[in-house]
Amino acid sequence: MEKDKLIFDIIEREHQRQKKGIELIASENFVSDDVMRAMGSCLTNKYAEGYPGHRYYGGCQVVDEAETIAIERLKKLFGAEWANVQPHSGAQANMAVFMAVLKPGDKFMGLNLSHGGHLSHGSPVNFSGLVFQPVEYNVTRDTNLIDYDMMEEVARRERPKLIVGGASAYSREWDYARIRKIADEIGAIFMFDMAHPAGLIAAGLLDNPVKYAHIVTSTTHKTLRGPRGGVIMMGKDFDNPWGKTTPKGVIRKMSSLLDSAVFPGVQGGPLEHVIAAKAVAFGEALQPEFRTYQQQVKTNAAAMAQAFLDKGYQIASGGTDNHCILLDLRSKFPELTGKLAEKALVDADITANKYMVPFDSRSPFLTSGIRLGTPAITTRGAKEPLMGEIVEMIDTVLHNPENDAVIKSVREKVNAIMAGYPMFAW
Ligand code: DSN
Repeated sequence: MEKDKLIFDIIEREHQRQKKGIELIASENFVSDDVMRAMGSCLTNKYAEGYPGHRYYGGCQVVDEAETIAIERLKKLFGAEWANVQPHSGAQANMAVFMAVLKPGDKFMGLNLSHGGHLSHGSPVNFSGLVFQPVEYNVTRDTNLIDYDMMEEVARRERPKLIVGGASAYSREWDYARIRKIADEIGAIFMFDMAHPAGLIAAGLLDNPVKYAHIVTSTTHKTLRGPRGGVIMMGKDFDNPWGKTTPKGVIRKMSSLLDSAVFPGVQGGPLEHVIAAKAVAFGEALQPEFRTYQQQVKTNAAAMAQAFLDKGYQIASGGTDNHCILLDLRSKFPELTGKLAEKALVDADITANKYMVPFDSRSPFLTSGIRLGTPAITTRGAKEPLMGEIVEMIDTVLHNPENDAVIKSVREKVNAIMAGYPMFAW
């Protein structure tokens, strides 16, 4: 029996919240029992500053094995030549890359945060915008697709040393070859942050940026379904993805810069319990069932997007190629903010988050959009028919965001449905 009743009661309440509700936050997922067990293991007790075989502490011979397995499984999963599994988060993986390839004040280019980009790709309140000099590219107003012409034009004019691809709310495939061509033309490094679609990429359902980018970063807890954390990888050909063989020395030099940037650059002791859990998750992702799961994530997102379109909703970019849908509320509910929509949905035990849509006139605290994703609900076992039911319930809530009786009846329906979709063994 746990001694700290206060905290363990909170954990149990959160467990119940997760079990009862429909989880649609695009960046969340439910890990397997084995991943959970590895995270809650005695490996949390071990200090292991350094890397396998080269640590600053004794007694690391056992955790060295787990970290080496995590690295090898990750490389196999994405066809990478080199990997670092120590970043505590995606933002810290990105910070380490910035540290390795830029000097303070250097210019880099990333996707505009309000067009689906990420804080660590140049926001003025983040290290990336505080220490370095960001320039940005957008999505286009008419298609909401990445504006590669703008990217090229800004790259030629501003000559950033680093081009960052990747997003937190972008539902379409990326043109990696075009970004690499732009980077090669101006002699920039191309880094791609695949945190959101990493699981779909691992399953071969989307193109793999490791083939094109100099450096790829990711989180491990979104579509990839591992513990909360980050990773960095490099592909086989650092110089040129179209055939020129990179001398091994070039990869070795950059990998040693990246290793040093993670530790001691931005982190101290690695979280060896989380690294073991990453190894477990990568092992799961190498199994054939993982591809079936990811295919269902994608199929569910497409079914959900179509059901919204059939009801006259507007979706940024008109649909989805991945796990993510960005609902633009402006045409159907001009007065409804993302903030109120999020609150009403949460009250109905449907969890999603408010999000800025491209060219939004509202602030990030209000927004005109709602971001939805299917990784977590698919882990619970949901298939296409449930997507239609979920869209019906969301539509009911969005038409009645302040009607407590309607919200209560949707919540009861949500709870009854989710009782049929088990989550953890414990
Ligand atoms: N905060 C994450 C997301 O929700 O997409 C990105 O780091």
